[in-house]
Amino acid sequence: MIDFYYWPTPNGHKIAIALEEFELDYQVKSINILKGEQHVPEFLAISPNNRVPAIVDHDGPEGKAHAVFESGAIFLYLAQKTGKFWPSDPVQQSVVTQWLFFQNSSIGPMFGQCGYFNGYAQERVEHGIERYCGETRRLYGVINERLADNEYLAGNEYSLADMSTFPWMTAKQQSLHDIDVNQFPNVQRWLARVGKRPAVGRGLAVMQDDLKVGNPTEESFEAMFNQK
Ligand SMILES: N[C@@H](CCC(=O)N[C@@H](CS)C(=O)NCC(=O)O)C(=O)O
Repeated sequence: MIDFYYWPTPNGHKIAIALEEFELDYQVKSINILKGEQHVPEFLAISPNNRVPAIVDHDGPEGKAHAVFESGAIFLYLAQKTGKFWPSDPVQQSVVTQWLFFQNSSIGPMFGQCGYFNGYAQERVEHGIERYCGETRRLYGVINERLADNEYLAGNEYSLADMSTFPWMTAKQQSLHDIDVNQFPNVQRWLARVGKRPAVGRGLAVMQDDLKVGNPTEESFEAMFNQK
């Protein structure tokens, strides 16, 4: 059994989708980041950077419990544990990890900051919006180019990279990031293809009703954006 420390945000959704795709048994442990639950010592012992998602695999290596934080590390752990979505060919493995790391190092941070300046910042900061939402549009362009000749990010097979990237590009995220997806037809086709997967639908539905988009309260703003 896997304990899945989660809140329904794009980073959380990635691992909800992965657990569904891998068909692993898991139980959701809600970490309400709007109420500051990511800062409690019990959770920090599992995820020292106070971020969801994280997992504890009670059937880890040598039968011992094993905790993993950082979504990219969770993807690799689950793929290596199950052998699913983990190509045996080293070249293909390398292509999957490149696009997975691209999500973690570019898409997540840039889209996240664009969302902050567009949707949450308490004052309008033009330079922040230009910088991060400009980067977001540029990254849409990179993905659109990649998908011109490839059905999926790592080639013609659905992979960890698609599971990781999809939740950042849903209609809700496009609107937060001010993206007109009609300008990125290859992305549109890919979104439709990935969105049809039953496991993706199930992953996005986990605790869907708790998803809060919009202006956080004073309390949640302190918990998430004013950390010292
Ligand atoms: N690099 C991390 C990012 C995780 C992350 O930023 N999680 C957000 C939710 S989408 C979070 O837990 N925020 C809580 C906070 O900022 O205190 C990953 O990929 O797992």
